[in-house]
Amino acid sequence: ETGADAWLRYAALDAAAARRYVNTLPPVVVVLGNSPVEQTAQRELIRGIRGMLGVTLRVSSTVPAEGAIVLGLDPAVRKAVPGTPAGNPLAEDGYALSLRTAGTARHLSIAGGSERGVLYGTFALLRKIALGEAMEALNEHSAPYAPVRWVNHWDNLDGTIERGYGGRSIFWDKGVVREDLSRVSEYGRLLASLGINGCSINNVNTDPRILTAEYLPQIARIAEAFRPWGVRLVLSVDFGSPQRVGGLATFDPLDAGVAAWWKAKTDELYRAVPDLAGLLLKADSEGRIGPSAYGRTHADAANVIARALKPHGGLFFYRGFVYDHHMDWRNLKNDRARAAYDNFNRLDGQFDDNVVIQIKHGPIDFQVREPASPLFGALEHTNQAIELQVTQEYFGQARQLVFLVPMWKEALDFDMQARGAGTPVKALVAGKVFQRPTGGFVGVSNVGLDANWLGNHMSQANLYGYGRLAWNPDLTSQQIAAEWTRLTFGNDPQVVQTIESLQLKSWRVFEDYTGPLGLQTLTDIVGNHYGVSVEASERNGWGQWHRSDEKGAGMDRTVATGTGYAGQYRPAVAKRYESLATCPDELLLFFHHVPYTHMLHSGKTVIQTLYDLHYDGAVSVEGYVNSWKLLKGRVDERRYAEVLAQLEYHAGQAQVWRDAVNNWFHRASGIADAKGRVGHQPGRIEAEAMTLEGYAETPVTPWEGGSGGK
Ligand code: BDP
Repeated sequence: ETGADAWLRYAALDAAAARRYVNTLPPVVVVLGNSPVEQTAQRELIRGIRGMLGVTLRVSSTVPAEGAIVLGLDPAVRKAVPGTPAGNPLAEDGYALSLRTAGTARHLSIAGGSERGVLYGTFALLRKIALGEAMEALNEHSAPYAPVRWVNHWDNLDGTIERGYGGRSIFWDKGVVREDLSRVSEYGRLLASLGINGCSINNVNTDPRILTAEYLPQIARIAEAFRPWGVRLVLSVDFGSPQRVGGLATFDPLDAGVAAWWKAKTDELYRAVPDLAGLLLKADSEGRIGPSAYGRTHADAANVIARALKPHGGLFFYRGFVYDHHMDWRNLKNDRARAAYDNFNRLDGQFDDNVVIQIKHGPIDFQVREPASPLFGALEHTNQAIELQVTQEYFGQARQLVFLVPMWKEALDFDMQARGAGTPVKALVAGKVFQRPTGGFVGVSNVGLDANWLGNHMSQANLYGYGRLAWNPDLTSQQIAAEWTRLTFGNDPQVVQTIESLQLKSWRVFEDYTGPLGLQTLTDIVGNHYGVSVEASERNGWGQWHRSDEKGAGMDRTVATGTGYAGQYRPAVAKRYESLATCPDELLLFFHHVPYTHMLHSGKTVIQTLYDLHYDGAVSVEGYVNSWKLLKGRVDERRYAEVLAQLEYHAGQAQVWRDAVNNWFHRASGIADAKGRVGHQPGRIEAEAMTLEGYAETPVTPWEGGSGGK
């Protein structure tokens, strides 16, 4: 298997299970509406049933007396299926599945609160069958947790993808939209199966040409490929567009000509793509221009574009990822973590109702462990969405196995105490706490043309998990891992148990051998964000620091003696992080600077914990290889071999990280490892110890990047 079908393989069930479903399900399908999305639902149902049960549903235009699987909008289904009890209307995009028997007739209805709901209900039914769930007493209602369930792509018009690890763009090639968009429709299918309803197709570091007339018909083709799957198009825009492509003298958001330009441009976009979901902007960040060029606020900037979108029902997403990337790392008061809150909190109440502030889940940038961004708890009069990164930029870039759902769950479930206890981030972003008109979830997904989409079979679990959480953030990590594994690799209990357990522990293991205790990902943050580099994770202008030196480690972000970041949380949360006594070990060095001999709540010193976790982490990854090998013959050969190769590489990488980080902290602290391991680098063969033909020894920079500095 190539992995192209991801979790929608519809592999044949074993004969007994298939027979059970064939006996329960009506053999006829009727679709009541003729919208493209409902037609898609019918085709998908036929495809899934044929794949899993080996039977082809008969298509009928009317509901036969002996019963049928009936698909349609809620009111239409109630009318068509005899005896359907009246109930509350379904939520938009929600669905209801039910099986009803009357005499010899049997009706299975898939009713949607919208056309999308019909499609989502169909996928839900197929998922149940693939998972072997009982159908006899089927009666289920499901509604999405939030209206916004989008993905973003950081694809460049030349076909490369910023932070993409699964091949070239499925949308773009050599400056134009690809001729063949079949991969885009397949992707639309994957997204729809999760209930994702919006997708941006170009990098937030935007090429302004996207808004020129030449691109409109091309963009319209992508919208067309997505439309049958209920996925609406989103574009990233450049804030300088009125000047750069519009030829105006200014892009000042308060200039009447600029406002008129955005309005005319937006009208033109909607003529080409009438169901455009909205626009997205990264401004005043990492070299992107923004309102600061004219001394205007982010609200001025957001509202001018939002007002142009408003008559079309479009949303405007303004990224909260705004910070100064030219900070002096020697200034102990400089703190990038403060930036989102400092920039946006004071503007709360000034954004129009169709503006959404898109906030990364932590205050820095997708690091291995960050507290949830305090901005979620601060905005009361502004729509917000949480941005989660599906593409594994700081997480081994699809070469290492890291299942991100447990990390996202911690952020989503974190109680911001925004109105006393009981206001988790998920409820805040969905607009449930302060009764906002919209909000929700955005995943940076960055799939590519690789057969398996993400460059690694196991990484698909992150896309799946993101989508499932966006629909229902109350699902547990374990439920999601189990579902994904069974849909992707089948129901063999040993396979399920092994893969589920690898996935579930993988984030913590990754944290252990990279940057535990709140140190973050100790990588070259100006470069590729992949390999270990403790030096470069500190001495840079981009503000991702941890302040480790000879005396101790950690960044003092307290109000009392540090940058004051802890004070951006509501008092109850701020108090917990402010105090060494109550700050959790896993975030200690994110909030406090302590000596290496500081005793953790666990009863162990910081330095010994760093050493131990790095050894434990590397041992765990070696264990991945061993458990995977036991699946030989139980997983199809191609995927077995590809995952094995990746895990073996991963095990080596974990050792490289282990030794580099431990050597660095050993040299910095001058404190020996109580177990005497540091410096010995078990499992590795030094090139310096080999006979070198055609190679020479040389010192490397940073020194910890080479074992023994060479
Ligand atoms: C960082 C990425 C960079 C993105 C930026 C963003 O390294 O490529 O442009 O985030 O989110 O994590 O805008």
